[in-house]
Amino acid sequence: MSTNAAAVLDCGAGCFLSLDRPRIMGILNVNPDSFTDGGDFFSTAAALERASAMVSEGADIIDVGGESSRPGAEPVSIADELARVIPVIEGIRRTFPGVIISIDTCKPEVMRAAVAAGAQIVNDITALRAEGALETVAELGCAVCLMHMQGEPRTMQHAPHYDEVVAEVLAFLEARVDACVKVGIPRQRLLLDPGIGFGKSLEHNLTLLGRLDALHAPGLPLLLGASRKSMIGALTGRPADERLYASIALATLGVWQGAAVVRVHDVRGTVDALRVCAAVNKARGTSNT
Ligand code: YH5
Repeated sequence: MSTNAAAVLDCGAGCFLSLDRPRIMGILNVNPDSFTDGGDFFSTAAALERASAMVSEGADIIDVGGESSRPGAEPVSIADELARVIPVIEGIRRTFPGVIISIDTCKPEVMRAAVAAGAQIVNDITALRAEGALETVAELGCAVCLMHMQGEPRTMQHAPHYDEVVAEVLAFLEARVDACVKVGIPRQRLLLDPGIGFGKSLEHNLTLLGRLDALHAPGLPLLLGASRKSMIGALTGRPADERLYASIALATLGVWQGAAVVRVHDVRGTVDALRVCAAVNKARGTSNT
């Protein structure tokens, strides 16, 4: 576990997330596939119950997402996305004042409303490439996760191609960091993410997961999201709801290579894995024998 990442993430409004230990981002999908029809009372209550469980299990960040970014997914309107995510963010903020909330969106209007409702991190799988997104985050003063994706969700898995996947992902992320700095988003507010499964073959994902050290070059904290993803299905032959153990293995391998935040569905098991991982790493760093 290398430690060249920034020690804190500036989330704006005087909120700082210390990255002296690996942090867990729990995934909270609020879309019709997850909790009946998004936006009604039942789905909001069910989402809040799920958030509550993740917080009690040790999640540091709750990642609220109302647009499905799975391969092949159809786009969601601004109104539908707002109706799904805003009541959930308000509810989490009210119930758990100390938890960090991220909003998984690429739409500036949703970023704005989510931060007003209490979110502190924008988690954008398009790395603020939508019209007005860079300026919106600069103005909001929140943190942002910049993720690499080749292509767009609907078609990204058709024929992903790279000459040098690690170098190309790194170059993309560095360019997005430059774009952020240029509009006034300081580096202390940035997280970088290689985007496992986003326009990548199994081999591309494996190459990136084995070379996370290379992605430390910009000197910014890394976020890794591999939980339950198709690459695990390809490697284990298991359906999405049976990918817990392999997901924990990948979170551990990520943290061992210096990832600052892991984005996961299963918080409890990941907390335990990262606890032992951090203890061994600490012993390694302090041993004088
Ligand atoms: C990510 O990596 N991923 S949404 C397909 C699956 C399972 C899970 C069953 N948002 C990331 O979680 N944000 C998503 O197959 C993300 N990094 C960041 N920063 C996709 C997802 C998933 C897709």
